[in-house]
Amino acid sequence: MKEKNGLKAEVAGAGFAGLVAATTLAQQGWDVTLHERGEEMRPLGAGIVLWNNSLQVLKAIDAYDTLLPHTMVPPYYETRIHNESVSKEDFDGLPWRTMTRRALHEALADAAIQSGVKILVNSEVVAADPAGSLTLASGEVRHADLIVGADGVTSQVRDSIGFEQERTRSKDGVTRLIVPRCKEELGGGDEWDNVIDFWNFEPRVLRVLYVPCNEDELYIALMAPIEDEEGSAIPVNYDVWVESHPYLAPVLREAAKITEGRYDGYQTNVLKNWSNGRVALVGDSAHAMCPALAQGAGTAMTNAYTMAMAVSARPENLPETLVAWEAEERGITDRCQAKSAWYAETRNMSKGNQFTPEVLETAAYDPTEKHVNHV
Ligand code: FAD
Ligand code: 5PR
Repeated sequence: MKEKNGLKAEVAGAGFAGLVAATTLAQQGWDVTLHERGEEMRPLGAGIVLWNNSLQVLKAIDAYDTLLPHTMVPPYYETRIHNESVSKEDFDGLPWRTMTRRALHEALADAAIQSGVKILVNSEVVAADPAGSLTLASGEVRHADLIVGADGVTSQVRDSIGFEQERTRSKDGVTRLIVPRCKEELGGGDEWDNVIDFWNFEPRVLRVLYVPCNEDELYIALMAPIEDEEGSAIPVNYDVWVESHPYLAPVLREAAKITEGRYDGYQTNVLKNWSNGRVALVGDSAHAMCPALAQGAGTAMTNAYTMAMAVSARPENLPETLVAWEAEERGITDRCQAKSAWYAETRNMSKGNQFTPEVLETAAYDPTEKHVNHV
């Protein structure tokens, strides 16, 4: 923790991006208030895969050690077509981990509290001003040196200012659920510790991404085209899914019991700029992406961290610092977003062996390297 630097930040949204931005700023000496519109800080369920880029951020902000016991490293990322294995990838030792979103959110919320971030729940942000202010639903206007829009894909901070953006929706979407591991019922065996990406194209496109998160919990993402009403139905239509993936019957039976699930279409948002004056956008508000490379949250946390480190190192002319930060960090996110959209469009992840060094560029990135002198 650095000494107070006399600077003030207001952060909108306590998702992964907002928690990382707020925690990093507070640790660098800022006076930080984090606004969450929900009644409490609680993530929507389901699991997540994190790679080196975000794992390094977690280490840098002291959230890694609390999270570690709630995560696992599956032996392989296996891909199957019609239950035939087409590849088993281990990324040559590149760090990656699976976990529930709940575990990640709790570790980040702990780090924010430990770092002295003031967290206000039931605090909805309705607008922001590039001159350095945030307006709450209550009518209160709060001024600060830095305003962070980490309020997700429907960002009010972004839309109240009118950032220029292009939005593309994909033809597929997923229902993401946490169910019991069911390892024994599935047949036991080490293969059930792998991430397994089960792609079926006949008689219809129904894919199950199987992601063990720890000893007890399994994350499954059930992908179906938006136009497939049965495949995208909530609760999960057991008969339709088990017909396609009979070897996953125990897991699908558990999935069908969950009534509060959600089916989300994929979308890609590309903004012309990530900042305007004293307002910086991080996470889905700036670059919502298709999930194919599992980097939505990873890039959100990475960019939240690099933004917070950049403004801490060069706070004097903050709007210019934000422009320089974007110029430096943006390319890698743009390329990841474009590749994720391409994989969603072509469904080419099904071919296996897709995690080439080029595709893993974002995953391998260490955003903390250039900042070691400041920490
Ligand atoms: P968000 O996670 O959307 O967080 C935004 C936060 O801001 C929320 O807490 C919200 O309540 C709050 N907020 C919104 N508007 C306001 C406002 N006006 N005022 C105050 N607060 C506000 N990726 C994976 O890799 N694996 C997954 O399993 C996975 N599951 C997902 C499930 C769902 C339902 C969704 C929507 C996305 C999922 N993603 C997943 C994608 C990934 O989680 C996102 O890319 C990542 O969460 C983006 O983080 P964020 O902090 O930018 O936005
Ligand atoms: N990877 C992950 C994921 O959750 C999804 C995809 C890939 C971790 C689906 O949400 O390609 O759709 C994908």
